[in-house]
Order: sequence, then C-alpha cells, then structure tokens
Amino acid sequence: MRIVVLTGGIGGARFLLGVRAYAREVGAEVTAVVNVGDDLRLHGLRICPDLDSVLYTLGGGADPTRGWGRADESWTVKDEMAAYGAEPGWFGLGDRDIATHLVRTTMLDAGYPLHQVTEALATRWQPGVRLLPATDDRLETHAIIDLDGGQRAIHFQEWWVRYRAQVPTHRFVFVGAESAKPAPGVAEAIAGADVLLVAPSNPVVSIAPILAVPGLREAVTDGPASVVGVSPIIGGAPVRGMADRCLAVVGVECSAGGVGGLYGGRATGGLIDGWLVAEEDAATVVPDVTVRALPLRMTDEAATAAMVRAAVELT
Ligand code: FO1
Repeated sequence: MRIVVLTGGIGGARFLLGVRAYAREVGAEVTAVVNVGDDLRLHGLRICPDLDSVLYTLGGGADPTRGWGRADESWTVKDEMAAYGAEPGWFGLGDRDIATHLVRTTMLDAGYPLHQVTEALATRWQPGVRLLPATDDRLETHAIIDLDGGQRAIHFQEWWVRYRAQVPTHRFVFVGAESAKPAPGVAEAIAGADVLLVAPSNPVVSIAPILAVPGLREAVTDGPASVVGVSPIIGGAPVRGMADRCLAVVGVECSAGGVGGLYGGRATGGLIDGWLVAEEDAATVVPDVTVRALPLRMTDEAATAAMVRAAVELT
C-alpha cells in the first residue's frame, strides 16, 4: 500500500509518527509532502520549520516541550546576536538547529535543489518515510495586515511569532505559488497513492500552500484511490497552534465541520472522501463526505497509529 500525507507544522509531524507506526505494521510505504510556506531566510540561512519538524520528530531529535527545534538545545549564538543588537530579536535559532541551516544553506548555495538537500539531511535523521518538500521553488506565506495606519505584507513567521496572530489581518498570500513547480516525485506520489491523508495540520497556512502549487490540487482531486482528512479542530478549538486565528482570516468557522466544509467532498469538486473527527464532534456533517468520530488526541504513537488505521479503513 502507498500512503501519501500532506503535512505541515508540529501537529503534522506528530501525526507522521502514527503513520510510520501503522505503515510498519502493514508493510506500507509512506511519502510525506511537506509545506514550505513557513520557510524563511534569516542571517543568511535558509530555515525550513516544517521540514525540520518532521526530520527532528521522526528522527528522535525534537524538543518535546516547544515542539519546534532541537532537544537539549543551547542558545549561545542567539545571545551573541542579541548582544550585537541584530534583528529580528523575535525569532530564535538554537545552536544545534543552526547546524542544520548551515548544511542546508551551503548545499542550496552550491546549486542542489531543496528536495535533494532534504534527502541528504534525512540520511542523518532516518525518518523512515520519504520526505518531499511540496516545491523546490520559493513559495512564502505572507499575511496582509493593518499596521501603522496602512496595509502591509509581512512574512508568516513575523505574523505568527512576533504578533502571535493578534493583529488585524485581511488575507494570506502564497508568494511565488503561481510559478512554483511541484518538487520531483510529488505529483507522481499523489497520483499513485492508494490513500492520501490530510494531516491534522493548519488548513489555512500548512495545507493550503501545498495545494497552491499549480497541479497539486488537481493531483489530489483526480489521483488517489481515497483521500481522508483528520480534523485539527476538537470541540471548536485547535488541538495546538493558532488555527482559530487563521480560520477567522478566511471566514471559516473554527469547528470540525467548518474545516471539513473548507476541504469539501471530492465527489463535488472538493478534496476529501472521508473526514475523521473527535468523539465530541460526532454530530459533524459534511456534504458528500463520510464522517467518522473517534478519539483524536495524539497522546502517544499507538493512539496516533489507531487514528491512522481508522483513516485508512474509512472509505
Ligand atoms: N516559534 C516561536 O514561537 N518562536 C521562535 O523563536 C521560533 C523559532 C524557530 C526556529 C526554527 C524553526 O524551525 C521553528 C521556529 N519556531 C519558532 C516555530 C515556527 O515559528 C512555527 O511553529 C512553525 O513555522 C509553524 O508550523
């Protein structure tokens, strides 16, 4: 069985732990297609938060409390940068994490595309799944906000980390998306999937930028034998992160039904055939979509693998 997962953020990385466990049980192969809209260049370094979350989480090197960055981290470089007054002070890179960005940036500057660089980084972390960036090209999520009496576009990380999503926001723009091409292997993996899972990631800033790469939405609607999403919202609140703030920006209710409706039924031009929701959301109805309610907290790998099994068996 070939399983493809669309993923981004820390929730997506933790979901992949369950996908990998399930895949080992049944002998399936897994490809994770990862959001790059959160990526940024800072201090001359290319930082890929979502790819790194997957590498570190599946490789056993993620910080369990923060969720992002490395375990056993130290912050000498950050403190030294602060002593120089170097901006931005609101985004912190740990010393161990910086090594990843140095290797990545050196390879990118030498001409290797992001998917090859990711493959090289994965030889250290051995994530046990094939990891592909949605695109090798520049695709950056920006937020259009009201600031200082005018409208401004700021990078997603500034919106998320600096402003904690607490600033009047008009919309998100996926800069570069129109001319981005799927990274090699992405469209093929989606087209050939027996099951495509949409991880319980933020639908607006993790999943939407993947689907904004020309050809990928069509690949999902036309290709896989079945497409099942897992709700990132339980009982009207995000499991983690600020999906509520993001959904408000696009005018979608923060509920399992709201996000299910945003994805829409594949039979009528949407994305999904099945939608897993939490037990407290059992009354959720999404037109043309098979909804199933079950315990949806990713408390450990076994609980997450049980969610994945239910998702695979749903349609
Ligand atoms: N999140 C923060 O809240 N503050 C930070 O200083 C920060 C730094 C950072 C550095 C590298 C990295 O890979 C992730 C980092 N994050 C930080 C997390 C990141 O902003 C978001 O959680 C993700 O982009 C959303 O998925």
